[in-house]
Amino acid sequence: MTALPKYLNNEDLVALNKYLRLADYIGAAQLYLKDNQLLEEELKPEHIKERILGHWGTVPGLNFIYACLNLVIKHRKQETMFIAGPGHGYPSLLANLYLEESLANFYPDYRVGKESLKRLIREFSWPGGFPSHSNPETPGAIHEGGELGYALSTAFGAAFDNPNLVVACVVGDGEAETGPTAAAWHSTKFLNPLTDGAVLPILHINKFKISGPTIFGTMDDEELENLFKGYGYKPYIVSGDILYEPMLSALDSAITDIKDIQSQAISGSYPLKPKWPVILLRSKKDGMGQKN
Ligand SMILES: Cc1ncc(C[n+]2csc(CCOP(=O)(O)OP(=O)(O)O)c2C)c(N)n1
Repeated sequence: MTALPKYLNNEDLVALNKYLRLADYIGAAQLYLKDNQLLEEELKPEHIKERILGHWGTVPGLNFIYACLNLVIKHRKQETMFIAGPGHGYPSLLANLYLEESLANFYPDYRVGKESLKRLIREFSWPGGFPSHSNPETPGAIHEGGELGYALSTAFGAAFDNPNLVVACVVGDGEAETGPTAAAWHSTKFLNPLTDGAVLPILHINKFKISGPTIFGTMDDEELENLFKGYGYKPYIVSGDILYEPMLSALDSAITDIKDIQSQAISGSYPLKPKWPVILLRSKKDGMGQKN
């Protein structure tokens, strides 16, 4: 089993697991429930929204990445921006922004509490509530959901001339099939480790784009490694039934790699072609193998 970063322990994993169960619940509830949002009574058909306008499949993966990343950057005190290519996974982003109260900083009505949680769930993708996709009214968003393909180039745009920033960018394996994303992998070639920040791409290989298979989902580890090495990256493949330790460890190593490249540049030994890390995360589309 992969070792946890030394600043984390089993209690952190238990807390992470609880947090994910809650975030996943809030994500699913936004999609499906217009009433009885906290399951205070027996669930009945009239509690279910007539029409789902949103995507469940990407939600557990986004929650998982968001929560793991938060743990690592908090301990490492790393200034970080999170960009989600799957902006159609907005129930996940809203769940996390709600739970950490970033949402309440801008929308005081959404301070964590029973009534605000019911409202968040009921009004998702509903007139007057938050829309179905990530959008400009989302706290901290510089990238909208909707048209797939531009998350990675937006992430590099944020990192250029911003030397202290790491931009963690989730790219769906479906999104990765778009022309704009295929080209954007190469942006590291213009990244200066002395004057720019860094982008940490996290390719989320859940094997499907809506219901269709993805190209990256058909590739084995060796093919993925060779492809991303060819692009100039140092790939970390995260896979298995329980992904907590491998993901936390990959995120920690990736931040270390970024810091190493940048300190080499500061000390004058500028690597001609630094190998920036990329995380290739294999997951199941409907869940992340949480422990009970
Ligand atoms: C350019 C573009 N084409 C098609 C769509 C429709 N669409 C919305 S989500 C989605 C699947 C995305 O799959 P992936 O990037 O793998 O993300 P996942 O939901 O699987 O995490 C598609 C095709 C879109 N939003 N943008």
